Amino acid sequence: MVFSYVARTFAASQSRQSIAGRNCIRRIKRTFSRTAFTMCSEEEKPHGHKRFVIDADPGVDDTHAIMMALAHPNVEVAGITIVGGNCDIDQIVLNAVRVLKTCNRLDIPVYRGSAVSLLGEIPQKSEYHMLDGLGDVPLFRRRAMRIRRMLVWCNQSMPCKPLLRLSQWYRGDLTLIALGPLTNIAMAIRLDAEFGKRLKHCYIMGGNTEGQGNITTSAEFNFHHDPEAASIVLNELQCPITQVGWEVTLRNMISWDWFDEACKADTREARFLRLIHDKPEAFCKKQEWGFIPCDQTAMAVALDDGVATGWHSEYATVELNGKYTRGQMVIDFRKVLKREHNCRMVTKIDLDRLRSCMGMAMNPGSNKSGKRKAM
Ligand SMILES: [Ca+2]
Repeated sequence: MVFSYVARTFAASQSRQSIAGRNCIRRIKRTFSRTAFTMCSEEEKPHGHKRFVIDADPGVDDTHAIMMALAHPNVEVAGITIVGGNCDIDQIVLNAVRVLKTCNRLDIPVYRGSAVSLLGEIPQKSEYHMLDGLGDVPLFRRRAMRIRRMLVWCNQSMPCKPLLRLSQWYRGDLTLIALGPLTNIAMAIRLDAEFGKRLKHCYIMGGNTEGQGNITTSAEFNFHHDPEAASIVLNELQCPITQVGWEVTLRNMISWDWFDEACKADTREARFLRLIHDKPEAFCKKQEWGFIPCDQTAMAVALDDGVATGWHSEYATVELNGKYTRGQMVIDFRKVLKREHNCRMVTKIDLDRLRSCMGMAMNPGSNKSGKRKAM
């Protein structure tokens, strides 16, 4: 099964773009051998092993969150699906490949997902992430060409197909981490209503629980970009959902001094994170904002069960029509709607554990020596 997937990817890439055949075969062998390792070692999984698929719109905070997962010793990232959000889709697909290249993890497949929301809305660019979504750090020309050539590896089939396929391969053992608008996930549910039943858990960064917005007065960016998708996911995913909303990340702002210190580690990952945060840091300091770890908090909650120290479980949905409140999360605290609770909303965070998870991204070698030996 794995080989046929690799072969299909190879055939598709060959038809889309010419690339030196020898390099292609070398890359296939590497991809196949690593994937085969993963498939063969099912029974030897270490205690606490977690398998993630990350749906994201990288974004500097998505980037940091992805690097946290890659650095964690007990986490295997089965794939990254990309959704339009912080930037246009082609740019953020390139960003994802750039992150994997930095971490030397090009064995992880990147899938191009939906460019626009379910209603066809184009994402608004974020000032924080800058024009290219990664702090406008220019790529050296040769590296840019190499990364663009690697994009042939990014599957361009129907946006939600990779999510469905991964959920079938890893039935019951796949955790979905949603760090962008929920378009790809809603499409997967519409195509296959059983999709969520095959997932172990879904962690979402998005929405708000106290009515504070960051893109409008009342809505958080990911939910506001595609409220219909957010509504479908909350109401129909049929797996345990943990939500990390805008307000809890605001309450757990981190100082830029901590981030600057963590980035002094002598690793390629730390230098990359430092570079892509130069402009966002200047932008935040101008507004007198601290470091707001949005996607990082959701990822940390998924990585370490001890990060979330407070939560409440209620029925939650999304406002689709309000003049001022479209995209705002609606929570039935008083059980007026008499619906089963569908969402665990995180309200408190252990800041030390959050910082510890975030710091892993800058020091990946110190956390995963066991895994590297195994591979
Ligand atoms: Ca994001």
